[in-house]
Amino acid sequence: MKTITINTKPFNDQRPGTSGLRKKVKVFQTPHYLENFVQAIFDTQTDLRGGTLVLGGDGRFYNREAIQVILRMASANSLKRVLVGQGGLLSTPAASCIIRKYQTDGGIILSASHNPGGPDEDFGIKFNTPNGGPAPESVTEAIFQRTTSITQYDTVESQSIDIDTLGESILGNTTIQIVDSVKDYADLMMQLFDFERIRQLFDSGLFSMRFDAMHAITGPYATHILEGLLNAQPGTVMNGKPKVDFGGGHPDPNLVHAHELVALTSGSNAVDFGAASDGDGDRNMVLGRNFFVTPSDSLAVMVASAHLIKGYSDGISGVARSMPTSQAADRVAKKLGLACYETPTGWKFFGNLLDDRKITLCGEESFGTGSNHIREKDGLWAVLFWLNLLAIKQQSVETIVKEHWKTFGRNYYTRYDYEAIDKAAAEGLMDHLRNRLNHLPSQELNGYLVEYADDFAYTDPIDGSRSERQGIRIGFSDGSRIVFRLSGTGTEGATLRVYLEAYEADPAKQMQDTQSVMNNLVETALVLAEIEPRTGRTKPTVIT
Ligand code: VG1
Ligand code: CO
Repeated sequence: MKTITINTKPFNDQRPGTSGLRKKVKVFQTPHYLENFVQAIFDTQTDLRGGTLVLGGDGRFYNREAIQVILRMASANSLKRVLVGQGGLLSTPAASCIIRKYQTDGGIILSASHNPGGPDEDFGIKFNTPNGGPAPESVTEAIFQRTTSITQYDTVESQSIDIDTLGESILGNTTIQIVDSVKDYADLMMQLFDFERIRQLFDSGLFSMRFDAMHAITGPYATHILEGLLNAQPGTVMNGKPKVDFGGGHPDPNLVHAHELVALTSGSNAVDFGAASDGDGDRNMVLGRNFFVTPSDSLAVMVASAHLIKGYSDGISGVARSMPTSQAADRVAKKLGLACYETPTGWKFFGNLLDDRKITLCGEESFGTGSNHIREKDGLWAVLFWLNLLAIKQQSVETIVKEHWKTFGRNYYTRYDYEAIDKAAAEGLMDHLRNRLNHLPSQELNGYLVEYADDFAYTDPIDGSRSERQGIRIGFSDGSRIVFRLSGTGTEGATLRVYLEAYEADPAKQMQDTQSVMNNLVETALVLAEIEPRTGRTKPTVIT
C-alpha cells in the first residue's frame, strides 16, 4: 500500500487544554485540521512507529469519520497494530484500561467529554501515554510545538475500514484489531468489587437504583455490568443508547443537566440510589434518596471506607485532590495518617503520583473520582464503589454521608460557572485579582479574615516539573476558601469558575442548606472579583 504525503500548513490554535484539544466540530472538519494534530502526535511520540495504539471515542458526531482518518494515518506512519473499540467506541476509562492491560504504546481518545455533541457542537482529541493516563504537559507541549511547524502528513488510500466487526484486518503493514469495548473494563471491575455482595443487594428486592447514561458512552458498560452481571432490574439504566448528539442534551452529570435522574431520586417514590456519567464516561454523580453527594464528599467517604472494599482492602497509600476540590479528603487523610496531595486541575497531574504509588485514590470537585486501577477518572467505577459500600453498610447514602460529617466535619461546597463570557474580560478579571494578591493577607473582607492569597503553582514531586498560574486561592481564618480559575475545556469565549467552600465541625450545624450557608461567602467572591461590572453577568450559568 502506497503512502501518500499531503502538504499542509500549521494552524495556530492546537494547544491542548485541561484535557486534550477541544474545538467545534466545524473546526475539526476544516481540511487538514485533525490530520495535522494526529501527525504531530505520531511525529513526537516516536515509540508508536512499529508500536501499538489504542483508539476509540465517546461516539459523538464525527467520531466514526475521525477514526477512519486516524487509521489511515496510523498505517502510513508504520504503526504495527491499532486496537479499536467496536464501532469506534471506548469510554475514557475503558481506553485507559486497555492501554495498560495490553501494554500498548499509548492511545488516542476522541471526546469532548461533558460538552454537547452534534454538527454544531464540540469534538475533541487527546493522547494518552503508555501508563494509560492523559499526556503530561511536557508531552502535550511537544505535540503543540510540532503543530506550529508542520508542513506535511502521511496517509494511505483505502476504502472505509470496517470498525464494527470484532476481529483483525490488515491495512498496509498495520493490523487493525476491533476489540469488545466493554469486556476488559468489566473484567477489571470484577477484580475490584464484590459483585456477589452487590448482586445480593439487587436480588433482595429492597433496593432500587437508576443510572443515567445521558445517551453517552457509558450506556453499554452500565447495561452490561449493572443489569447483566449484577442483576439490577431491566430499565435501571436510562438513556442507555449512545447517540451522536447525546439526544440533544448536555452530557454533564450534575443537578442541572441530569434533572431527569434527579427527579427520580426525589419525593416519596424516590429510588434509593441514583447515578449518572458524562459524555466519555469518566465523570460520575452520586445521589441518594433526596440527597446529593458532592464529588468532594464522595472522595472523602471513599478514602474513609476504602479498607472495606475488596480491591483496596490492603490499605491505601495516600490521596490526592485537585486544588479547587474541597478539603474534605484532607481531613480524612489527616485522621488516618495518610499522605495528601493538592494538584492542579486535570487528571494528568495524578499520573506520576499514582505510578509512583504515592497515592491510591484521587478526585476532583468536577464529578471525577478514581484510583490506581487505571490512569483516568472513572465514572462507573465510582458508582460500583458506592454500590459495594451500600451493600456492606446496609445504610442509606444519606446516613453514610451524615455519619461521615459527624466524624470529620462537613465542608459545605458550591461552584459557580460563568460560561461563554468575553475572553478579554475574563482575563482582565483574573489579572485584577492577581494584582491584588499581595495586599489581601490579613485584610478583612465582608467579615472574613484573609489568611493567605496566592496563584496556585505546583511542582510535581516525582519529575520536578512546574505548573504555574493554576488558579487563585484565597483562604480565610475560619477554614473557608474561595478559588477563581478559567476553564481549559471550553470552546467558546472563556468560562470563569468560582469555587467556594466553608468548613463546619459542629454536627448541630451540619444539616443546613448549602446555598444559604454559602451566601455571604458568595457575595464576598462576587464583589472581590468584580464579576458583574467586568462580565456583565448578574447570575452564573450553572451552580453546582
Ligand atoms: C474541567 C474540570 C476538570 C476536569 C476537566 C476534564 O476542566 O474542571 O476538573 O479534569 O474538565 O474533565 P476545566 O479546565 O474546564 O475546569 V472531562 O470529564 O471534561 O475530560
Ligand atoms: Co469526561
